[in-house]
Amino acid sequence: MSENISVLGLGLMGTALAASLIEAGHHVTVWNRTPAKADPLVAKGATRADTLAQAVEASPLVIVCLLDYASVLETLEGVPLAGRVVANLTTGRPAEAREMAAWVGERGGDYLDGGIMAVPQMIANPGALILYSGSRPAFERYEEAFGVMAAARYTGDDPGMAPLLDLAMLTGMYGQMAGSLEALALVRSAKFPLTEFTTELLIPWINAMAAMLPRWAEEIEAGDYRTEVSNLEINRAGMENLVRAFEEQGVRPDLLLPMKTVIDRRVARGLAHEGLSGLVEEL
Ligand code: FVH
Repeated sequence: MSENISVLGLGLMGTALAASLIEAGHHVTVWNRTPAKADPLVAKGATRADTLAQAVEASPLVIVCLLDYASVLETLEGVPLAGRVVANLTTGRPAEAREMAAWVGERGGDYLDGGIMAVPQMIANPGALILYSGSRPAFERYEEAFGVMAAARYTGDDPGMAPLLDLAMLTGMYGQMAGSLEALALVRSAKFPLTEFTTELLIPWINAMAAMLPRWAEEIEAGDYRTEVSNLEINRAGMENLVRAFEEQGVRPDLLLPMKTVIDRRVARGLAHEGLSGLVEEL
């Protein structure tokens, strides 16, 4: 079904989102603070809105993808939103999303927040995911159109849920990057070929370790941290060994040390028999 959709914000991501919707045959109206960025999309079939009010009036679904929530508020201030679904795909914090939902609601609009788990080049391609939260009726009404941009997953009626999960996934990513960078620094210090290390050793190892996450999730939900795998005393000693090895190789273990601190704290509480999943209680 062809929909009327307005896209506000034509940076790298907004342009990719709008292009995917045009490509899928939707009637797309575009607006950007710097108007020239609309030109390539107009050439592809989008309608240019000369003013923000025109852009919002043109479509019942308004997708917003700007720098941050302050720029979204600044942009939408004073624009009539009654009867509109505002899908704000700008990256922000859960509290900001809840405030924005209330703000849009006070103006008669329906609100969805979104967390984009993709870079612009991935939009409309396999692997791209957008998390949504907020108004379920709004999500169900436009689920098909959302699915054009990326796999669309509704995560609940708390508008803060999509940004929270977005930030949680980024947290997992940064943790993995931190460990991998430390590993690469250590391996480089021994002049072992880094491509061989990553493709043949590290990636299979990380994938194997990631498989235990659902088990951790069960333990954390049950609050039961007994383990038959490796307890915190084993990990405490392992970390100490790791840090010494780094020092002997002349490499700083800066990205590992925060984890060592939390393990040491938990062990000092007399919980050395527990598994690693119990560290969430320290956080
Ligand atoms: N690019 C990415 O890989 C990430 C992937 C995950 C999600 N993010 C988030 O998407 C939002 C937009 O990111 P972007 O990549 O499109 O960013 P830019 O290319 O820098 O475009 C920024 C747009 O925001 C407009 N803008 C900035 N300040 C204001 C303002 N005060 N009033 C109105 N519009 C404003 C800017 O307009 P202009 O500079 O072209 O006039 C662009 O349209 C972001 O939340 C990412 O975290 C992308």
